[in-house]
Amino acid sequence: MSRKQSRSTRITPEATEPREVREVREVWVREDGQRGVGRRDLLQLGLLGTAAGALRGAAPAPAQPGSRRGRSGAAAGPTARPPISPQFVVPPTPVDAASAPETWIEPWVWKPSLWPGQQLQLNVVENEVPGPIVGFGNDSSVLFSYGGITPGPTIRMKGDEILFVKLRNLLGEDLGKTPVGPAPDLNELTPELDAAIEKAGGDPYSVIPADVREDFCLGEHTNGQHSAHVSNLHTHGLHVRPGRNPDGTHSDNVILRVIPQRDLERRRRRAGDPTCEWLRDPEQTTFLRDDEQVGEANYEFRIGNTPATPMHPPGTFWYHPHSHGSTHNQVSSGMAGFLLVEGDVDVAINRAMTGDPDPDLEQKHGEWDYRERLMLVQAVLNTPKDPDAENEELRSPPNPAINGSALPRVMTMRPGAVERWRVLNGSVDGRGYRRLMVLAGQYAVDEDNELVRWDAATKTWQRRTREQVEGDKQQLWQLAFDGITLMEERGGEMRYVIRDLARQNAGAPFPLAGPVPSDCPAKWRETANGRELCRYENAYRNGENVYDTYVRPNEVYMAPANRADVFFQAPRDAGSDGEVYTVLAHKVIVHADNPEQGMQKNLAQGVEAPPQGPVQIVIGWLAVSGDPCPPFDIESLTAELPPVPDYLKPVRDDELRAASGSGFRTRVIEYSGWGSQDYPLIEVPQSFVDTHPELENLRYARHGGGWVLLPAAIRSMAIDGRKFDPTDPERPRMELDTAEEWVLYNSSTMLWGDVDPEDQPPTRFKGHYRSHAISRAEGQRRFRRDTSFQITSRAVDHPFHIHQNPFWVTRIEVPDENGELHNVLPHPRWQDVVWIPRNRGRVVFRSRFPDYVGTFVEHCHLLLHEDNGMMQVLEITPFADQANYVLRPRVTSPGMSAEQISELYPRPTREQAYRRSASFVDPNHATGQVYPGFEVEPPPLEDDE
Ligand SMILES: [Cu+2]
Repeated sequence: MSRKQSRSTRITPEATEPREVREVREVWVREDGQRGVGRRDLLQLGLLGTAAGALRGAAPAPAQPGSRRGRSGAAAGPTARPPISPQFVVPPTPVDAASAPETWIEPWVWKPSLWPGQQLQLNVVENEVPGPIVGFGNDSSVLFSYGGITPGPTIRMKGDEILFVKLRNLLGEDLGKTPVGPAPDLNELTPELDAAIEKAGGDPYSVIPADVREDFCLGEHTNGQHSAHVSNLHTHGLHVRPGRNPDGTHSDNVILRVIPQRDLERRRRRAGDPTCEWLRDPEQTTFLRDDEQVGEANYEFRIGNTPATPMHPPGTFWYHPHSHGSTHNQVSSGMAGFLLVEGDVDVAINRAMTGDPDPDLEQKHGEWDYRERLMLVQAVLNTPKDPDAENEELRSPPNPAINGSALPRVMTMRPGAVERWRVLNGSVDGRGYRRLMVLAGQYAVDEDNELVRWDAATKTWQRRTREQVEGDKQQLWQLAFDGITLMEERGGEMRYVIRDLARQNAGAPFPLAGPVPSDCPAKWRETANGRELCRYENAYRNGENVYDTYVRPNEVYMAPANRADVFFQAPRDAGSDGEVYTVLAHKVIVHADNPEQGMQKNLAQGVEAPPQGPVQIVIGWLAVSGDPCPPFDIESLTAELPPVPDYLKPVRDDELRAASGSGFRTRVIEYSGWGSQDYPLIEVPQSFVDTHPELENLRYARHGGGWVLLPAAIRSMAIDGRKFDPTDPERPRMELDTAEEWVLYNSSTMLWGDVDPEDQPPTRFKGHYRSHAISRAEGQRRFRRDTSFQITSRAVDHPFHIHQNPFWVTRIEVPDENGELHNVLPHPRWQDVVWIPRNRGRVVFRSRFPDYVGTFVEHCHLLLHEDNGMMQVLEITPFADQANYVLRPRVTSPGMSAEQISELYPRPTREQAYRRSASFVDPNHATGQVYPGFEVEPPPLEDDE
């Protein structure tokens, strides 16, 4: 145990692991390229401290005595094939369509209209022994939740109601410690530093001179994961006042920190503590910062009744905590619930389907057994942490969860029955992208994360290929995205529409499923991994392939935090025995560069199977049987839908024109940065070392006769090069009651380099490589010639989310292998979360800023990124002279090419993206920093011709 930490020190669990476990983790993560392994998994695998080298070179985990895979009898070794017959962690039960009972569950419902003036009580608790739908099937869970249940209660309110909430924080004191200001990532130190720490008794901060403070006293909007017990409440997607209401109650106030009572007590007891320095500030007259409140807070969400929105638009929204530093930990451990605003769209649909404008939507009604179902889908791969819990880890759901249930449940439908599903992608980490679809047959996920289907004839589960899955897809109709009803121009005016997703890119080939491309090297064709890599490369070959990869019929592509409202009609041809269908949240392997890197490593090492990728989630099984309902044409509901209110009509060019008439209001926002593992090797210039000796071991460390830059503890993710500060003076400021066109760029970009140990510079340390900002095509060409030239830094698609106002998205542009941009958004639509494609991908949208002045935020909805500072404060100001939009002579139009848009909104070059991702400013006034403090340049790549 080289890094034994006291239980009260907040350091990532990785840092407290024995060295050999860290090595296993690193090897696993890097070589698999996809699937992180938690300490808990290692315990389950029986690897803790015993089998450090066992995973080396293996893509699927090798057999270990006592491990799940060991019991299943799979072969071990670096080139192990997946087992022929599927094995399951929990064997699924075949569903008999004719007799299966309904087992679907949903959270209880709170309607403000039934409790006039009453507060919904949301108590934040930590459970030792959760109840039946709490534990995600994990019988010893420790979870944060609202009142012991996850998801929290479903709120159904009308568009002009007030939602009263009392939030109580019943958690114990914050025991953690957090480095503020400059500090290195403790998992990414040089061997020399590791040795020094071990020699010093294992306390890293006795060697690293970081400013470490105790969480109970932070009182700061510090960037990084900290203060797991501080909470608050965010209404995601609501057009509602940010901050406080005029009477002092809270509205959508994410700057508020509701601290536990015990934190306040500790501040009183330890007022003289040097780590609690701010208490001694003469201007500090209480034990609380201005943004803090103790134990509880009263919220009043008053929607509608504004000039722009007399009635709030109806839709599927949600609520979750948003306290900077603990957002990931709390949301991913199950603190989330649906917040549904019901309005004219729902009345029209309910009346058409049931004859009743306001039926109980948890029951079946009318000729088509019409009902709604809510599906909160969550799979957590970054374990939530709580310094108060054993191992500092919350027992998060190890399995995917659907409405809190670890196992898929059964929904019963009659043939021809029609249902509306409100689906929330509650996965909030980097592997949380999903493709929502319904498949014929009963599908399950085996232990290798492969899809299998029940074959009634042989009574066995059979593997399904990607082609077979495409062929099993059932027709879906989409009503809304991110809560807002889809719309398009018809007969000269905007009309709400219900879209038949069977027509979405119908008949297009699927590059990831088709035949192996003809240029696939013969040697690669020999293994599943090699064939998969060829298909993956082919997906980015040109604009057509990119489009056909991302836009598929009968599915909805969902980033973390996106919602989709879809209709499903059970097929009317189910025989007397009935038929089973599966609602699936299919994994997405094109959301990050991890899969490609994993396949490259497997290929280089002769591993046959491709990496497993993000988990597949079976949402539920549909048992369809009984007397058929009458025929029904779902698209005919379009005629029933009400008119589109002005607030939701697309933003016109003339709304963007500045009052002076001198141009259009525009803005560019740039996301950038890498995870600490993906940080490239950057050699530190001697001049910086000479002038900043105080930063040794904080920013840079001695290694191999040179100096290397240490990846920062808070990762390098940033927006416009800056990390979050609620008072950031450079915040975007929009003028009240205007509109702007925004362009988002994602400068998180892949890097390539030589990973051959022989060829490394003397300063090379651990997994950090001298890395080059080159195109995917150039990198792939070099990899084909020499497999030690690989992706060394992986980028990810960041899901951009803005509070308070939705935006009208006109383009989502994905770069092909040469970096050329291609739009993959078939129809413009309103969203409140949009993924910005990595590698300098681009999004174009327009947004209005009516009704509310004040500050609010936009941020990455990979909540670890947000906690690490990938969040930006924004302001809507009533004063025209304070707005800081950029005037441009022109704005985008539907016919423009990607190149024309780049002329209007210059796109970062690869070199600029490298520099941006390698650096950030943390503008917090107390603990700010400029990282790294010198200009970084991508190293030149030697010409190999
Ligand atoms: Cu992100």
